[in-house]
Amino acid sequence: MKTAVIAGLVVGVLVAGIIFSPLMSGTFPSKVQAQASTGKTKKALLIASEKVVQVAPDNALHPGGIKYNAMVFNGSIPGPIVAIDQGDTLQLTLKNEGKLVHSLDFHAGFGANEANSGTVNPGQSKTWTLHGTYGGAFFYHCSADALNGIWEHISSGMYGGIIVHPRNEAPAKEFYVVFGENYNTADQGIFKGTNGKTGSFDITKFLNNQPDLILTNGMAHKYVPAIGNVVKIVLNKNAEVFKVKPGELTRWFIVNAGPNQFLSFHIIGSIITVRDGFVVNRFGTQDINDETWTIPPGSASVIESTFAQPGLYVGLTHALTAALKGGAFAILAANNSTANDQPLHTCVPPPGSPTPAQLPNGKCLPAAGTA
Ligand SMILES: [Cu+2]
Repeated sequence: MKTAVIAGLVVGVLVAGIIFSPLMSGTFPSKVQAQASTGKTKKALLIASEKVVQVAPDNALHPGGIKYNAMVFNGSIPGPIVAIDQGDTLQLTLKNEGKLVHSLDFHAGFGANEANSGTVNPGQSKTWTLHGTYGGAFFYHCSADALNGIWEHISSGMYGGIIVHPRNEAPAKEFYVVFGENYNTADQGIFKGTNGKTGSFDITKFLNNQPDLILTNGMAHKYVPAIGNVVKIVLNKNAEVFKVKPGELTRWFIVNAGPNQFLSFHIIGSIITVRDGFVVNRFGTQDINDETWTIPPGSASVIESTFAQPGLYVGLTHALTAALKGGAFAILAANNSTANDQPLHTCVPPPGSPTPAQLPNGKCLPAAGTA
């Protein structure tokens, strides 16, 4: 039943809505300081560099697979999830091991000095602090050289998500999924591929709002083995899928890196409840038992869902051009699913975790008395 479902993969539109934090600095600092001392101080290290990343598997849509000259945090697209508890203080260090100027803007920080690292030159590093005042999921990204080139650095993979676990969060199995666009000079289009070439950022495609691929956690079709029942198309023979237990509460931190297109998030076979949407009201529920939710570029949403029956489900952008370009992931509901069987690098450090990051092996420490 769910096989037919997958046929509807498709498009999206995610645009560049970079929330430039100085614009937001007027009303928040007093609250930040008032609540900052209640939690723990945690440290996270992000290392900026450039590297070639495979952004599409070898399949009929992209013969030979697609490689890209990416810009990355900690060696991957996206950068690692960073998770703290509300009230915690986060000490961030950005180390630039690349050849280009890089920087960071954390949307969970309020105040120019809380949100932004400022320019970090090759070979240098910078440490600064933000306070987890408001619960929710937030975007982070490179701002290049004081916004000069930000479009290329985000399009090239320098982004991720930060979670501030709210104090009243219910226990759930949690996942980290980041959608992002890829504009590739070498990609000749669907069914054509790159003839073995590795592409770079294509500013013409970017300006025309024509991404070649929509990545989920750094690769198109990363978590979609195949579509089609009568006529089957193998999309990724190495695909991992997300696993859940029927009936258990799951929580999805869905990040839309954009930089240009809106995300029309839907789970085929389930309904969703959205736990945030506005910075100052992230404890609340913005949307209950809905079918599809818009996530703007440069933003993240906390989506909760349960999967009523065993079987196959699909999380995707219901803008079908974007889904066809890779913006979808398969979810298998099965009774033998466990608490720690998330695909690598998709678990979320739980509330009370001593570290805000995943372990080097892509797994997370178990919840410390999470309730
Ligand atoms: Cu950068």
